[in-house]
Amino acid sequence: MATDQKPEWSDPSNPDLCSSVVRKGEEHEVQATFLQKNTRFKKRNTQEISVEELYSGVLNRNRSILARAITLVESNADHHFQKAQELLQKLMPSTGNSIRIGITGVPGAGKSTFIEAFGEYLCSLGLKVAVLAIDPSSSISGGSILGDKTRMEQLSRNSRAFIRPSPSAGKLGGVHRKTRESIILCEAAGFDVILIETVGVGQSEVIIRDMVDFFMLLVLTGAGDELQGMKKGIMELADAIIVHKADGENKPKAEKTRNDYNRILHFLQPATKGWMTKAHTCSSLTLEGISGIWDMIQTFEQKGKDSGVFAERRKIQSREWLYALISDQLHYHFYHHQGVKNLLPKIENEVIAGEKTVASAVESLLKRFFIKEGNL
Ligand SMILES: Nc1nc2c(ncn2[C@@H]2O[C@H](COP(=O)(O)OP(=O)(O)OP(=O)(O)O)[C@@H](O)[C@H]2O)c(=O)[nH]1
Ligand SMILES: [Mg+2]
Repeated sequence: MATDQKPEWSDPSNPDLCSSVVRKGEEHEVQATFLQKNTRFKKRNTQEISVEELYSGVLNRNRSILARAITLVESNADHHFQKAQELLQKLMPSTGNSIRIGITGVPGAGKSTFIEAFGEYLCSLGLKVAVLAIDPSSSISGGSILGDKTRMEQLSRNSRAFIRPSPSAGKLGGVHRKTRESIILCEAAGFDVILIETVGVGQSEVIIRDMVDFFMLLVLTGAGDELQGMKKGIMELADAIIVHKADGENKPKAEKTRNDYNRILHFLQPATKGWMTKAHTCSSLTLEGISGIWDMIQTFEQKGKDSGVFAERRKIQSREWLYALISDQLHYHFYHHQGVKNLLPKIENEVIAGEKTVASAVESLLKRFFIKEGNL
């Protein structure tokens, strides 16, 4: 009988954190002979890779090592956390030189298709492009990981591009840290442009806005009154609104929608100081408008660098990252504290039954949290 094992990146001290298992294959003689004959099927390297190897591999833009480094920062295991931090610390001086672009929009807005067309265009200009996808819904829906991969097939074959499908945010947790650290790794690997795709479901836009230099919202054609219903908050996060799929019969409608957006944008607070957010049309099928979007982003970058707004935003983002990480870590340690885990169900029942006030329940839990686990 084959035994199931936890994957390489799971935490051996805390096996319940990871629900996946790696199923060991049945060891038939026939299969063994088949594998021996087929040299194409090499034994997978499951050996731990050293920080030094990861460091030089990332700097040399070795794509498979970059992928392993991202897997390391995505891991929840404590021993991987230390190793990832050591690697990031070493790579720090080689980071910060890319333009980070966030792309959001409702499911089906054409984000992946746009990234493929836009990414191909950037590669044709000689730029190196990394694509990261964040899918906050993947733990619920099973994710569009596979879809994204197949849709970006052409770009993934381009030697100037690197595509990383989304981690399962809900399962792995700490998506902020993992995405930011993945950006750092891609920058250290020398990618000039980092594109980050996220499905627009409300909160994810705010998270991404805090990680990128330029943020764009992909929308589809719609009547003016539909625009009124659109959340003002989301439009105020964007540095550009792209009315997508402006091709064929849809083109005149897209142009009208663009004008409608521009009228509304006129009254809104721009997302970036000194920059007027505007609506544009584009098609990822005909490629019309794609080069104009890159020209606009370059103007944005130049203006922001001249005025200092670009550097200022990155500083603010680093500070916000610090506080986000403090919250993440406190949250993690609190809920993983054995004493808290033991006490929480009882306290929860007492609160529900009205026997204990919420404030005193929290106080009891915090008192328990500050007792060292060894003393429990
Ligand atoms: N006509 C037209 N169709 C497009 C264009 N871009 C994408 N599509 C189509 O729109 C559909 C959705 O495209 P995707 O790129 O998968 O959309 P998405 O926003 O990444 O979707 P999710 O990842 O599921 O949120 C696909 O059937 C595409 O072929 C375009 O520029 N013009
Ligand atoms: Mg997509």
